[in-house]
Amino acid sequence: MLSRIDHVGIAVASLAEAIPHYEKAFGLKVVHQEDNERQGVREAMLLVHSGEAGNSYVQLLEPLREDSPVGKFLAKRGPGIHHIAYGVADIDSALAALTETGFDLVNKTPVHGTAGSRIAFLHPKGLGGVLTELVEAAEGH
Ligand code: CMX
Ligand code: CO
Repeated sequence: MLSRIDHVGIAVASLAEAIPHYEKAFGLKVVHQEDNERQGVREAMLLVHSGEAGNSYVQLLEPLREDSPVGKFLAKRGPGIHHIAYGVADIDSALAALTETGFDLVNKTPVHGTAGSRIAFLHPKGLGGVLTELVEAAEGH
């Protein structure tokens, strides 16, 4: 079902402060930035690897509002790893299979993700405390 690690999502207080750390430490480059109002985040994608199965990124996440998943996470736990995202070729069939196995889905149907991708979250309670995202990337991403 899973084709790659698509990204690791990291909660930060400020993208302007976090991005230079990743650029300096690892030579990573921001290849995409966007605000996702529904998710309540301003995000920056830094490309780590391009492979046959698709791309892998670090996703830096700054909250747009305090009352958003990343805003609440920062207030409770402070900055750090927020979620892991796996790439899938077909998110509809992945979600259908997970529903059949009785998985606790945050999104029963895909929602809009980074750069036109289709995404869905699985609740951390069902996965040992790890918030998990599935990503069906848009063409060329
Ligand atoms: N990782 C692990 N556990 C988490 C978590 C995270 N990122 N976020 C919240 N939790 C845990 C909390 O610690 C808490 O646990 P306890 O009950 O043991 O204290 C529990 O989940 C509930 O936490 P909460 O702060 O009350 O948060 P909510 O129940 O309102 O929401 C969740 C939790 C997972 C449903 C919500 O964060 C969500 O819908 N996440 C998916 C969307 C998202 O994260 N969007 C931002 C990223 C967008 C992107 O990647 O594109
Ligand atoms: Co993500």
